[in-house]
Parts: sequence; structure tokens; C-alpha cells
Amino acid sequence: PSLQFPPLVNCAVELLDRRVLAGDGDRVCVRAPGGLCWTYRDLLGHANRIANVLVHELGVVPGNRVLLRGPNSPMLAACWFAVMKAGAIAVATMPLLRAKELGQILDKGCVTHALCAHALRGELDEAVATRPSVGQVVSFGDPSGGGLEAAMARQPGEFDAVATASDDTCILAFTSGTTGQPKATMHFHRDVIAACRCWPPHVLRPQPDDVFIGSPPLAFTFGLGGLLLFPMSVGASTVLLEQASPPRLLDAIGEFGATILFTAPTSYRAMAEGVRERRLGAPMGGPLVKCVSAGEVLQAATRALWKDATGIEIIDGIGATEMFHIFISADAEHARPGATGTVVPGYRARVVDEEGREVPVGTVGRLAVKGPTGCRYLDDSRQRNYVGDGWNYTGDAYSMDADGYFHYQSRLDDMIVSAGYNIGAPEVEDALMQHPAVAECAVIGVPDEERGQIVKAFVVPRPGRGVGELLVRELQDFVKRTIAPYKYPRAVEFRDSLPRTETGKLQRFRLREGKP
Ligand code: 3UK
Repeated sequence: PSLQFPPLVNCAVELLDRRVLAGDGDRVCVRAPGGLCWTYRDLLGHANRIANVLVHELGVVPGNRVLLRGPNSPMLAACWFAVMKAGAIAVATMPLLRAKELGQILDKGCVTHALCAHALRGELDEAVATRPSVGQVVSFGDPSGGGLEAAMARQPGEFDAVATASDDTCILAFTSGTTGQPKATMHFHRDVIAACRCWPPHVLRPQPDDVFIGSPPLAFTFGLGGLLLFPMSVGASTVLLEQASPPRLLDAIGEFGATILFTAPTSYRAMAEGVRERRLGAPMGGPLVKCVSAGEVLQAATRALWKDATGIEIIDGIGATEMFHIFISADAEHARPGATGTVVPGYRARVVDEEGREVPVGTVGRLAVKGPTGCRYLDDSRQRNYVGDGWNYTGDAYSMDADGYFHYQSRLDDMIVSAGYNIGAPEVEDALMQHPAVAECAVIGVPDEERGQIVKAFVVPRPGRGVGELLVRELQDFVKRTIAPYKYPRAVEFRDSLPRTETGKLQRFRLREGKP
């Protein structure tokens, strides 16, 4: 697929209007629990009405930043397409954000308008109260009527999309923040289309009759691509769930006959317990064919657990908000346990040292990536620090093997240095996960006078496992037998749960700060 774009491109027209014009208007596009089912023509009509509300009732002009807020739902998807068609810029926010964080986003993003699910108004209203620059906040899904739906009823279902330039910004994506500081990245109309033409056709290879489902929020580019743009790019359908906890997701896969699943490693681990009896995987006669994991390292133990329970080999992929979506990945046939995969066609990737020079095969260094979708930070100082010569320097330590497979080591700031040894936290976690008493675990370096740092493990035991000194010693011996002995955790603490972001990422900084 071409990565060259004409000067004028509107991504909503490419993905939605053209699909209806091409005769796919009656195909099912979006479904949700409760029986809601929209065809491509329905979604286009709703998006057009919302675009008319934005432009004719709220005074949105091209380039305005419109905040979007809601759990995953067909209405949120319609709002997203409306913002695109109006030539405005979508600033989508994670559902769990509080007033303080929303305030930072409103300020940084220079937001002027907001479309917000009724149930999530509280925190937004609090943030907007002290910010007169945000002119209009309109609710959808208000059970007492009114709001966006009432305004839509006054508007026609046709709207001529604004003729945006292919390199007009259409998305301000805020990173989910494993370090606590949200960063904003910009994406253009052409980036949205480029993302649909790189990883999906080369690795996922979806078909028009596929049914997509998953947990990542549409406010996270992993979810926006996986659960909205990629299914629509082939005329497939998607299921948008307001609640996608592991048990609900399992129920919904069966209920909707989902064939392609997107979620994070922690969710695969949690679902592996309940999935076996349901026989959801195609190798066991169920509907599910492809399972995608991203957002965090996929441990070999998690891959094996899921394969054992469903018969399905997970498709791992590393992506980033900065790059919009996945740029290193492997399909099920090419998956190698312990490796994320090879570079996705359209991208280039290499491992470099501190001076930006490529390091030899097998050497650990910083992952650098270049491609059609990244990276433009909203603020210049970040851009200077992270991007050079078109290369995007990620925060990840990787090595590349002779076959071009990239092996994740750790986040650069998570590398533990103990008595002169470099130890990647995920490697120790992977070893611990193979022990039957361990449900979840996290490893950090803690200061130590003698060794500089020592390896400390936080372990969530499986239900019914007694914890104590005996298990500590057993886990330590187990790690020593599984990987190089000097990597074993000298300290072990048991926990009921681990701190994670809304996107399933472990927040190691919280463990380092000693926060629960
Ligand atoms: C980590 C992974 C190991 C890695 C994302 C797919 O996660 C996404 O974006 P974020 O900006 O975070 C990026 C960082 O997350 N990571 C992501 N995937 C993997 N580490 N293996 C993986 N498979 O540290 C990376 O730098 O929140 C993922 C698509 C779109 C995305 N935005």
C-alpha cells in the first residue's frame, strides 16, 4: 500500500465516507452490548450530524482543539469522526483521569470545546470551571435527554468534510505516563492512513468478516487503531465495550463471536484462568483467531499460558503514542518467544549507543525508530531531545539478533545495575512468572550500600498460596536455576496487587517511591 499522499486528505473521508460510497454502507461497522448495531452508513450519518452541531451550533473552526471524553462506545467513535470531518483536532482523554490531569491537558492542548459522556462530566466540569478559555462542553448519553443527541436531531445527516491538508494535525495524543508526566504528541491526517497501511496488512492481515474486540481505550492510540481505524480500513466490524475487565471481555468475546482480540499482557494473564473451559480459541472450535498484545513486554510465560489455554499464538508488537501505533511485531507464524518481532514494513529500526551510533548484533542499546507516523511532540524542547535526523529515540533498551528480531530488555530508566552487572527487570519478572505460586510480579532496583543496587521483587501470589520466608527462598532458588544466578531477587515483598496505568502498564516508579 502506498505511503505517498495527495496534498489534501481527510482521514475520516478515507475511512468512512469512501467505504459508504464504495457500496459497503449496509455492512455492520460498530456494535456494543445492549443490542446497539450501526452500519457504516449509520456511523457516517451520526458523525455528520455531530459535525454539523460542532460547526453550526458550537462555532468550531478548523484547527480548534476538541476534547473527547468517554468510555469506549459507538457515540465516542461518532464524535471522533465528526471532529475529523470538521477539520478540528481531537484531544481524547483517558476515562479515569481526574480534574487536575484534565486541567493540564486543557491548558497544554489549548482546548476550546469538549464532547463528554454524561457519566464522566464530574471531573471535567471541575477542571473547566477555572478555565474560561473552554467555551462549550456538551454531554452525550444523558439519560434525561437533551445534550448532544437532542442537538443532533436538529441537524441534517449530510456534512461536507473540511478539505484538510494531509499534514494538518488531527490528533493531540497524550502519553499514558509510566513516569507520571503526560507528554503531548501530534499526528496528521496522513499518519492515520499510514498507520492503517503498515502494521495491519503486513502483520495482522484482517479480513472484511472479522469482528474486532478488546480493552484499550480509544483515547490510547493502541485502542484507536486496533478497535476503530484498523477494522474500518478493511470494512470489518468492531465491538466497543464500556467495561472491558478480563471477565467481561471473556463474556463479550463469546457473545459477539469476536475473531480478533486486542488487549494488554496483564489482561491475557487474568483471562487465561477462565478461558479454557469456554473454548473460545479457533483451535478449540471457538470464534477467536488472532490475539494482539502491546503496551508492555509480553513475557514468554504469558505467551505460553495463553497458547496452552486457547491454542492461539499471541501477536506481540511494540508501539508508542509518539509513533501512533506498532512498528516492531511478528505474526503468529513468525513469533519467537522472548522477542517482540521484526521491524514492520514502512519503518526502520536500529539499536544505538549513547552517541547514536548503531551497536553490533546482540548488544544492548537504545531502540531508535523512523517511519511515516512519528514523531512530533507538541513542545519544542522535547522534540529536540527525542528526535534527531528523523529518528525517534525511544526510552527502551533493546538488542537485535542476527535474524533482525528485536529483543526487549527494559525501559532505559528501569535497568538495574547491581555490583557492576546490568540486569533488565523484565527478565527477572519473566523467570518469576514461570513459578506456579506467582500470579503477577514486578521487579525494581533498590539502593544498596555494597552493590549500588539490588534486585527487589514484588510478588502477587496465586490464590491459596501461603506466603512467608519459605516461599521467598523457593522463589530465589527458582530464579537462580532459571537465569544467571546473580540476577536473583535479594529482596522479595508480597502484595495483593501491583500499581498499573489504565492501559495496563506497570508503574515501577510507584514501587520505587514506596507507594502502594
Ligand atoms: C512500552 C512495550 C515491550 C515501551 C502503544 C501499541 O504502548 C503504547 O504507547 P505508549 O506511549 O507507551 C510506549 C512504551 O510502552 N511497550 C509498548 N509495547 C510494548 N514494551 N513490548 C511491547 N510489545 O516501553 C514503549 O516505549 O503508552 C502500543 C500501539 C500504540 C501505542 N500507543
